[in-house]
Amino acid sequence: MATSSMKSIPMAIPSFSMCHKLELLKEGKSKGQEDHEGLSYEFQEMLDSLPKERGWRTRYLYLFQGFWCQAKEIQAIMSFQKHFQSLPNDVVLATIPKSGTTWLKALAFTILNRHRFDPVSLSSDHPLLTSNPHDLVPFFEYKLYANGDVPNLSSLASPRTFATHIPFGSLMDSIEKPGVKVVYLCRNPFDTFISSWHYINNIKSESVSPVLLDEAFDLYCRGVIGFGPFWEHMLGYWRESLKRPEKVLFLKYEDLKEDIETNLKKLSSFLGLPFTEEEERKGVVKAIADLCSFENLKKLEVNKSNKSIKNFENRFLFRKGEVSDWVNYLSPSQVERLSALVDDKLGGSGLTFSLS
Ligand code: PAP
Repeated sequence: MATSSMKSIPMAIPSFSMCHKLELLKEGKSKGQEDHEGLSYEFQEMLDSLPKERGWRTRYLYLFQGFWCQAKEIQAIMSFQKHFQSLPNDVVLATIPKSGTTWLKALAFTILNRHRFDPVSLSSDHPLLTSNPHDLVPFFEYKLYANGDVPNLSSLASPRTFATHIPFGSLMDSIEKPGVKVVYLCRNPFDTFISSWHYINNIKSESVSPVLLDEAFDLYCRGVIGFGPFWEHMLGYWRESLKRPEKVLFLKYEDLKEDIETNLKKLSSFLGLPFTEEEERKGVVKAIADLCSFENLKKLEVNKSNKSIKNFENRFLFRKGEVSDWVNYLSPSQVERLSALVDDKLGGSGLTFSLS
C-alpha cells in the first residue's frame, strides 16, 4: 500500500527551461560578484541608477549612454572618454562584436606595417604569425582603459592603431581631431547574432548552463546585446560615413568575403597608403589577403592555444568564417521577426546586406 501511494505522488522534475532558470539564479551571485569586482562604491551607485537587463555573459547589461554594456566596460569607457587624447594620424577600427573585428585588425595591421614586415616574402618574424590580431591592435575598452586604467600611449609607433566596440555617438568627441580615421566593419545581423550566440556558449565556464538560442534571440531583437541595439550601432557609423567619407570608411564583412582584393585597395587608400603599381605587380595585395584569411589565421599555433583577451581563448575567435551560417539555426518565424526588424530599423537608410 505504502509503495503504491508513493508511486502516485508526481515527482517534481523541473522542465529544461526551468532548470536553466534555476541555474541562472544559482549563478547570479557569483556572476554578479565577478561583474562588479574592483568597482568603487560610487561607481556601483551610478550603475544602480541605470536601467538593466539580463546579460548574455555577465549577470546584467546596463543601458549606458543609450547602449547596452557590461559594468566593467562602462568603467573602461568612462576612463577612455575622460583621458584619451587623439593624434592626427590615429586609426580606430570599430565594430559591434562578432562582425569580423579580428579579421579587420589583421588586415589593417598588415597594410599599415607592410614596409616593415613584407607580406610577400613573409619571414617568420611577421608579427601576425606569432601574435593574435587582438594583441597587435588593442581595444580601448578591453585592454588600454580596462579597469579604469590610464595608459601611457606616447611610445606607440605612428600611425597608432586602436580598436573599439563603442557606438559612434559615444566615440565621436574623442576622435574629432582632423586626420583621425575610423574604419567600421559591419556584418549582416543574422550571422552576427549566430556568431555571438556560439561565442558566448563557447567561452562560458562549464559550471554555467548554456544560453538558449530562443532566449538570446529575443534579447537580440529587443536590442539587448553588448553595445546594441545593433541597428543603432550600425546606423551611427553608416550615417557618419555618408556625411564624412574621408573620416569614416564603412565596410561590410560580406563584401570582403566576396572580393577581398578590391576591399583591401579601398582600405589601403583610405588609410593614406594606397598600393603602388609595383606592389600590385609583386602580388602584395593577394599576399595580405592570404595571410589574413580565416583558413590561415585559424591554423596558426598562437590562435589555437593562447588567450589574448583575459579569459577568452583565441581559438573561439575562429569558428566558421562564412556568410549565411544563420540558415542552419534560425526557425522560419525567427527569420521573419528579424527580417521585419531589419526592414523597420534600417529601411530607408540605404544600408542593406547580401544574406547569401
Ligand atoms: P570579436 O568581436 O570578439 O573580436 P569578431 O572577430 O568580430 O569577434 O568575430 C568573430 C567572427 O569572425 C567569427 O565568425 P563565425 O562565428 O560566424 O565563424 C569568426 O569565425 C570570424 N572570423 C575571424 N577571423 C576571420 C577571418 N580572417 N576571415 C573571416 N572571418 C573571420
